[in-house]
Amino acid sequence: MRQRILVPVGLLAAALTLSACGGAEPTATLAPPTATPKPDVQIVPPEMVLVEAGTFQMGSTDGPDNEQPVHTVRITRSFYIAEYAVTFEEYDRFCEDTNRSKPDDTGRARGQQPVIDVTWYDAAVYCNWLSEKEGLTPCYSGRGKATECDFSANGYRLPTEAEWEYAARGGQKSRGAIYAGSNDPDEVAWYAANSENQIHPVGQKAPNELGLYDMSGNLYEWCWDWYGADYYASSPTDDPKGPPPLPAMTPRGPERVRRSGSWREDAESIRITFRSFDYVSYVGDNGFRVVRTK
Ligand SMILES: [Ca+2]
Repeated sequence: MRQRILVPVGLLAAALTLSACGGAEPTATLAPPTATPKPDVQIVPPEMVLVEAGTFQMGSTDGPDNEQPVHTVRITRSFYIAEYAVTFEEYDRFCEDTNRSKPDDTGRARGQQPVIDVTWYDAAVYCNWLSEKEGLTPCYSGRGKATECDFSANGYRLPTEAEWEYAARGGQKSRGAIYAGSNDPDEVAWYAANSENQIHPVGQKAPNELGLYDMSGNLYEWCWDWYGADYYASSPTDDPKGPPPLPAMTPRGPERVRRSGSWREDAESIRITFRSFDYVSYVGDNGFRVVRTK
């Protein structure tokens, strides 16, 4: 299965040329040529913001049991997180560069729409590809359930569930809102009550305290962690990374965490603290945003 193979894509990428894009990308959005041009597709580095290390109270007493107990989490290393979820424009470039088939947009649109219908493995491979494109050290190795993440590497990766919630809360700039940036979901989120049953281009609602868009609603976002409904009861304080893979709750499990809720969900499910999961090869309302350890 292509989704399960995590291999360096640099050699494959180098075999492709810019013309593999079909010339559809405006040159103004492409990275400038390097001193030693490579014959491969150029990328536009994602816009990212710094999330300063710090401590917060993770979870909520106002939600389902899996959000409890509220517990202290310390993020010991500052990290960068993308302002926007990965878009179709970005993901299609990856597909063109690596000869992967592009995910179906089911007639919506591509461009600045957030990419969805990608598996957890797709997201991990994308992160490694983007790292290699920028000359960074890829974080992911191994394959399948044995996929490992080197959190000390300087490359792109998925956020941990704790990093995601900390960033959604606004990090050290948090004003303590229910949704990412506001107590009014309509200000910051596309969800069932206002989406007209459609996903929307990234960045159209107000950002949160850190300048992050769509952290509540629009699309679910894959996180690194295996899902554990009771994990908060045993979570370490420092940099929790989730439990080991647990017995599957679905025939296709085990499951990884996804966060944020989507355009289909009610206000309850787009709260910052709301937890959700899917089996790793699931394609659906799940996209992702990238982070990098500082
Ligand atoms: Ca989202």
